[in-house]
Amino acid sequence: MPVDSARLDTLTALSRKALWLSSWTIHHANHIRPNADGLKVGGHQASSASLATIMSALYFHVLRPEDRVAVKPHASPVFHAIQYLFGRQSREKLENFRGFKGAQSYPSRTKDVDDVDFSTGSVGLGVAQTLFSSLVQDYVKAHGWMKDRREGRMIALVGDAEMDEGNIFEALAEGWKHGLRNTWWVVDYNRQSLDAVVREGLWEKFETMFRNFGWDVVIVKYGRLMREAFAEPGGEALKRWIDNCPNALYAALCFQGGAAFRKHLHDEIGDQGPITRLIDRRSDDELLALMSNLGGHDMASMLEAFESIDHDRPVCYIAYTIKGVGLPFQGHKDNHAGLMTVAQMEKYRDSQNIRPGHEWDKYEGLPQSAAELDAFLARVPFNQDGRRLTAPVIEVPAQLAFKPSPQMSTQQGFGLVLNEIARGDSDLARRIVTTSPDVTVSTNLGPWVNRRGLFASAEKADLFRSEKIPSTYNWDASPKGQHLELGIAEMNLFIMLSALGLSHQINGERLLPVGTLYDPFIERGLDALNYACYQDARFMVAATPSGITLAPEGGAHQSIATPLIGMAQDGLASFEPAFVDELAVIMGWGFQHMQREPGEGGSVYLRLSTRSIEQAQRIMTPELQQGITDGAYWLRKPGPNAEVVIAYTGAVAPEAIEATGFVGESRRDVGLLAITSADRLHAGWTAARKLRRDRRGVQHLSHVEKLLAPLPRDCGIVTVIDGHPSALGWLGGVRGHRVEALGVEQFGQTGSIADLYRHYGIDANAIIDAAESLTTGAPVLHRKMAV
Ligand SMILES: Cc1ncc(C[n+]2csc(CCOP(=O)(O)OP(=O)(O)O)c2C)c(N)n1
Ligand SMILES: [Mg+2]
Repeated sequence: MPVDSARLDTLTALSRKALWLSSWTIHHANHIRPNADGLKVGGHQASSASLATIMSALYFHVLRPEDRVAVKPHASPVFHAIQYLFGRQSREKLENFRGFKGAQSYPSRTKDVDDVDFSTGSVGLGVAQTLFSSLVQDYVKAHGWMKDRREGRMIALVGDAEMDEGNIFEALAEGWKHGLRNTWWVVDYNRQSLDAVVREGLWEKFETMFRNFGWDVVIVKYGRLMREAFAEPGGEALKRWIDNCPNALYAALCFQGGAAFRKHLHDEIGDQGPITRLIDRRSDDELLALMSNLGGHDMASMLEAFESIDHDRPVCYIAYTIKGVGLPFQGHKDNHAGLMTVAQMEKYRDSQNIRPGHEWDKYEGLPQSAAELDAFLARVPFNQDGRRLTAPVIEVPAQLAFKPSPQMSTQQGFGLVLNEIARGDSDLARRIVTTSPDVTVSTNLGPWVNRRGLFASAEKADLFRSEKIPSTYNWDASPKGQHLELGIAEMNLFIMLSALGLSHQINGERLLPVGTLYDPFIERGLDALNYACYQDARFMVAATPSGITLAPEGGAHQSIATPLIGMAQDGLASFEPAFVDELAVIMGWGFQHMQREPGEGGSVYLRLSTRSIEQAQRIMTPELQQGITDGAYWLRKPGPNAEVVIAYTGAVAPEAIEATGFVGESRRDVGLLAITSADRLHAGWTAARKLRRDRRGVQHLSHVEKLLAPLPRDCGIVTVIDGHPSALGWLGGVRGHRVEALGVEQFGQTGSIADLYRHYGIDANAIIDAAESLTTGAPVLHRKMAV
């Protein structure tokens, strides 16, 4: 739809207003309501200015309600300003920008009240999130769940230096493999990063790269003023000069102003008649306006660029901009955290015809009437209700089944539970979607994929199958498949899980994503995992093998820190079961937890093992089930005079059980505590203490406090985990018991499990030694002495 000049004027006026409001928000936080610590609030005025026109073009005109946007973190102030104009952000929150419960420094889905589609902050992640979100939309559509909803475009506003983040390139390759559509990345090509001016000619590299991956590339370099000047006599010489001007010099001249541009142009071009006249016809201010009229600051050029796209292939826009455009520090290489002085701000306010005291008035100083602007904003397609969708809860059976064997590993059990779900035709089976970065087979997702198939937008038979070559796995792909196979990049796994795990809000269709990877590589994708949790995406991640228990697999793959990551990661409930019946309970609980309301539910991390151990033969009672999901239960209840108890997590269960037997022969009332989730146990303890502090008189005890309450004061606790010992060492703090915390603090040796457990001190003998050190009495008979 061509834009008439009145509409163009209104859009331009609104973009000026958005820039003003973003600047005023930051100024207010620094000069009018300075923070109590006396620290400058910063606020990225320059970054915001860079995108003010582009974002106004998008939000006030181009976007449709079904579109979703990841806004470059440092454009948060201008984003909030646009939302304020829409009536979706309050003045109070803007006045409290970056303050407690105020508008957030970086747009946040969970912490901001305005219409944030994707949180951003850690650069690069929001960009990739749009790509995966588009693949998820394709998945939802292929499964017949789009109903009459229109496909949205997934749009990222990208800083040019943000493009340095490797995860963007990883995502780009993955998108290509999956036939990416409906994705726009708009690069704010201001040629400045935080520290410096970026390298020359980067745009050419971007252009080639994006085209290589099948993207359309639209370069928006010149604004309308420039294009008109290029048509004047001498215009071509001007264009040549602009094209050849190094980034740093262009930025410096933008900072210095019209007179500096004039001097440089004269010095470099000399007296050449038409070009000299073209320059001299303009005042300094007009010359600066011309030279800073890059495409990204010109409403008409941006609208034209956006509206020129008539296909659903991915598009990369490279929009030339000036960091801090229109503000006194425009183009200055140090402007990333630049703030305006009070005098500069007054001057800027006067230039916008804003009266003192009317800085927050939405339409102050604009040529259009308030009624006109109200009507305009009310009709903006994007500014409609119902952009954040919801989806009903998928029923999860009270008990997830699996085919038992006397000896099993938790990794095997994970495959068995999913296989059992896959055999049926429940809603749960239909809504689970699995994904893995090239470790589908080795993490035991194979049986699930065999039954539910690989996802692809077009049917593709597994060649080995069609050629009748025997293979354990059926890799037929179709639009009905339920497994998304990814390349090895773990960042992609977590961003994919993040996108899948927001489907209920983005697509109004709930998915229950399950991802798998090797436990140590959680650290490879950790920022993306953190990002996914911060957005409140809901997923289950099974990490296996783990710890040093993966033994002969290789020392390099051993993980030590992941139990602590599991405990410390907000929004992630972490479990490390020892037995498969526990795992089945946890997975059932997990699928429910993933669907609970914001603030109540979250994602789930299962730290699993390839170690096959003898399974507990028992009836799963509701009480046991509760203990497992709360984080612990007594595998052997301690007697009233317990001298020592052993508390273990995960794959070291056989060592703990064995040691308990030996210790029990010469120490009284020994107990064995099975800890399925140090995370839930600790969180419950913290919550109970807080409740008691907040509401004096409340007697609420947490699960771990109740478990440890019967232990005599001088009873010792030996904790053991194949991971960092501090994951369980805190148990002593609960009721003041002495603790010997066993675990792993170094890694890297290969060997058998027995070799490594002995070497790192988590075998039965080490447990027995620790128990002895906490007690008095005759030496305990050791296993090594017994054999
Ligand atoms: C992962 C990560 N590393 C570092 C930062 C700190 N940081 C914030 S902005 C920035 C540079 C941004 O430059 P660019 O993307 O070009 O944005 P501009 O401000 O120029 O628009 C850096 C390094 C961050 N936010 N995230
Ligand atoms: Mg930049």
